[in-house]
Amino acid sequence: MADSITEDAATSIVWHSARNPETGARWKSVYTPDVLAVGEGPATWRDFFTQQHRWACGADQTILRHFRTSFWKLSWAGRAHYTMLLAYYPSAAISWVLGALNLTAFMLTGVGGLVVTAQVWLMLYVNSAVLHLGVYFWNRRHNVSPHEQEGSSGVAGMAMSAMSAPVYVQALSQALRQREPAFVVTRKGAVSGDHLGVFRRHLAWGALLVGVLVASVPLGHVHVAVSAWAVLSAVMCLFPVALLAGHHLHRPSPSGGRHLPDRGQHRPGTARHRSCGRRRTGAARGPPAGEPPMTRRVAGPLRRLRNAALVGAAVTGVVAANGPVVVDVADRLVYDFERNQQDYKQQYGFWETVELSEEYRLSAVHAALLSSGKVLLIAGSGNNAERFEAGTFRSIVWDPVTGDTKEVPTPEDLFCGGHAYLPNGNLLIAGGTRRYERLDEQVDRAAGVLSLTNEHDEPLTLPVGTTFTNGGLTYTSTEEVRLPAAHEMPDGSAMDGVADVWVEAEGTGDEYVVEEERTFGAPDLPAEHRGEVHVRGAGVTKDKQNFQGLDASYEFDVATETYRRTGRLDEARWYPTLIGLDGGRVLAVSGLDEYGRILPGDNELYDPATRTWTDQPDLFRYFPTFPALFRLADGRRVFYSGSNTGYGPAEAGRQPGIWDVSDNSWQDVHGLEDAEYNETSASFFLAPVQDQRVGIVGGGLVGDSPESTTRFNVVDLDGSVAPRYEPAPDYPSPVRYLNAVTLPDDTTLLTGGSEDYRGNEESDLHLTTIYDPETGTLDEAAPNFVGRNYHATALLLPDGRVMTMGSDPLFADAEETRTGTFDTRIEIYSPPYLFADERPAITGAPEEISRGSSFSVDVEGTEVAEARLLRPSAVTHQTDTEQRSVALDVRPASCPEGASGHTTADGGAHCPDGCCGSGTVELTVPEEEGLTPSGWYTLVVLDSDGVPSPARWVHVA
Ligand SMILES: [Cu+2]
Repeated sequence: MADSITEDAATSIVWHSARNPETGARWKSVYTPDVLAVGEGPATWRDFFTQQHRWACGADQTILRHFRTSFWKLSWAGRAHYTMLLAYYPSAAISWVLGALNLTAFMLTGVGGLVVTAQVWLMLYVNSAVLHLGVYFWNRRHNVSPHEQEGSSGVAGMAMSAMSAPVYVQALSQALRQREPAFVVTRKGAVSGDHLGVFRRHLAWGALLVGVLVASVPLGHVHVAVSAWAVLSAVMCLFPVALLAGHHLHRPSPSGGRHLPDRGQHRPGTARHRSCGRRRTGAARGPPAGEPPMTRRVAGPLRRLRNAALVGAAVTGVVAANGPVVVDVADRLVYDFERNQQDYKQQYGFWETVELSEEYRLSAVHAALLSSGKVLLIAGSGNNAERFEAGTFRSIVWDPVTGDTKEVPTPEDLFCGGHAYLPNGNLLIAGGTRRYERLDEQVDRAAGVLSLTNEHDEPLTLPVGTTFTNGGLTYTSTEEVRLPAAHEMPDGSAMDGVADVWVEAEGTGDEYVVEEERTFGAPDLPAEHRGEVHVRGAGVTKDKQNFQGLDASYEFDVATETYRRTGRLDEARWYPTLIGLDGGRVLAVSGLDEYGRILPGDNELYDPATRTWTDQPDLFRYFPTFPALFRLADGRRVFYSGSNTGYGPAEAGRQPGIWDVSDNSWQDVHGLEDAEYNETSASFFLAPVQDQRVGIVGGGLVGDSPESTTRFNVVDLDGSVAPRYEPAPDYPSPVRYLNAVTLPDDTTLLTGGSEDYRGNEESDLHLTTIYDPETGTLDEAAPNFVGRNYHATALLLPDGRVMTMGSDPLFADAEETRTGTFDTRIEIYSPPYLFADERPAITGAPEEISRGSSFSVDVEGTEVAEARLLRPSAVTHQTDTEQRSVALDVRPASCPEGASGHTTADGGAHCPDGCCGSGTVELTVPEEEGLTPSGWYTLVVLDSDGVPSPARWVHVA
């Protein structure tokens, strides 16, 4: 007999793991249905819990002490049997504790564990429950329980076992701490009274569960399933207490005891014979007097019907729970097989997901294809306030061919700047984030901007913490500010020095709010400035505080892969658009200033020669943030499609039009459908750019509206005096944040986006289409796997593939309970032309070409029908002022001058007889600087089927 408080279990293990020393055979135990003695079960909760506690302790102890050594000596069947048997108590305890831990963690902090879909959860749960019940009922076949009522299912017993979880937890904890519980013989019959103390463990757990359940409401971590789980657990804890209370109320008994319901009591997972065995007394045989002789139950027709129904229900449940998941998996396997077939790829293309190694993953808000063939991904702080506070600003350079990745030291927070290419191939990046927004609930005190005027002839620097007063209330500056001296203008007039300063109220009260223009006192001023510095303010409020812009400006040097400082912007800008003009100058438009106010129309120019920015008061024009601007063929006009992302009132600057930057004149462009849905829409030049047509697709209402549109309109800006938007085929789904990438074959790939604001309600679109401007049709392509909503970008790679990245959902689930995370996966699309049987290839081309002149290109493979120069993308927030495809004149070298058969840029004949051919072809770049601004391009040639070659980098001087 082993030393244990559940001597039967411990003994039987020792015994089953031993062998008969004489024969070497294992000992066997034999089941006999004869009742040798009858035992009584506990009749009060107190006794029941005492018994459960002892059994649990015994099982835990047995595992810790005997099982490890005995396990290997057992037969295979013995191992399985005892593992299942002994695992019950500790596993019930562990799952109870883990469950409570999970609930508490989520309801207090919102932290979730592994997330599976409801369907998968249901499948796992049903399978586990059916297995559990299956084993249970299978074992019950051997049940000998003369006191169990005929037909009892044992459900009451199971419920009571479940209610004992807090007892099992205590037992496991004691066993682990090697506390020796006293051997308490379970008292039988109603001999010990129940009182509230019996339920102390239950009450403690119940209090915890109810507590976190209540706390989850103000904390905002309410989830239907989690709450239901918590309620169920609390009910399990409190039900026996309630039963007792109810009993006291209605049937007071002198002993305070209460008979438990018949529960077919036995240890779960084991057949009753163990209990019988335990109570076997001496050599008594046969049933005690008055007991019916024990025989195996013979199933009657009703019982058989019931069993059949139970089995049927279980099978139905398993099929119903597993079916959809199995079908889903099968569907995916079939689709995966299908999409890997050559003919599928040739028709729809092919997607593959690329995961950067962990150290390089970043929130790619900005993406640009460099003339080295590598991709620059800029996150800056990546829309993460913690990273901003920590000064963690990131960029990487990734090689899409070799996969090599390099971290680029990023000097300032370039998150939400704008970018444009310079003629030398360097990327100019200007603007960024000076401070993150503060939402209403984060604003506890009035704050805003004060305007300072200096009439003194000396400048003045006011340190952080300078105080200003208004109506006896104090405000403090949060930044150092340099106030220039008053000075004389060339015409002799006096000009005061002016500067702005951000202040915060000393107290949190509403009395600090100043909405109308007021004069503020400045008690900290040095004596010589007193009376000569004036402070006024009108907008010190407790409103939400926008992101604040930065005046950063850098050239990203492609050769050294480093940021090179340039002169600062004249205005701080957050969400500006940069667009290249003639001579490599770059115009910066719109943005939020250093105090988060949208710029009223201050635009400025970058001169690549001096590397400085200059304010352009003559080009004063207002746009919402990130306006989509397209430089037109004449070089002086810029088309504003109406697309924009981010900020600005709904009623200002939303009208599409043509802006002449030579004289700041403006011409409205009308006809746009769903014109109030322009925010986060996509717009792009239809290829080739010579057509001067721009398309606009999708978009949402201003702000965080869930509404978006299927609208697809195209405007032809060439020739007409009053160009108008005309309808193109509707997009298959309402969409915002759609990514538009123009392919070398003149089609435009439209991919990703979401229907709702930032992918809310799981509205990411797994939908990719290809628009053909020649036929005006939208064709479905292979769907993208990764959802791409806010802060997503896409660009064309030199080899003809399309790279997509970024996505910044507000929430991680449809119920909007968990905060979303930035998607760092890259997904790459190979368009159908990459699966063509044959592709042309450029074997020789000059690196330097110029506008209006011809150059020769050696081509291998098939005949050349067309050629394109593709300007590499520099894209963020659906805004890309660079992307354009320029058609080149093609003349096969073998084709005599003046012959009818050469392909022209304006879509002339496709390679008529005799005039196409591999070998050497002569290509001509259009003359207009507005069509082909200086800089680096990828050059491709296409065969008569429209299959493009891999690209060659060429520089247009
Ligand atoms: Cu943004």
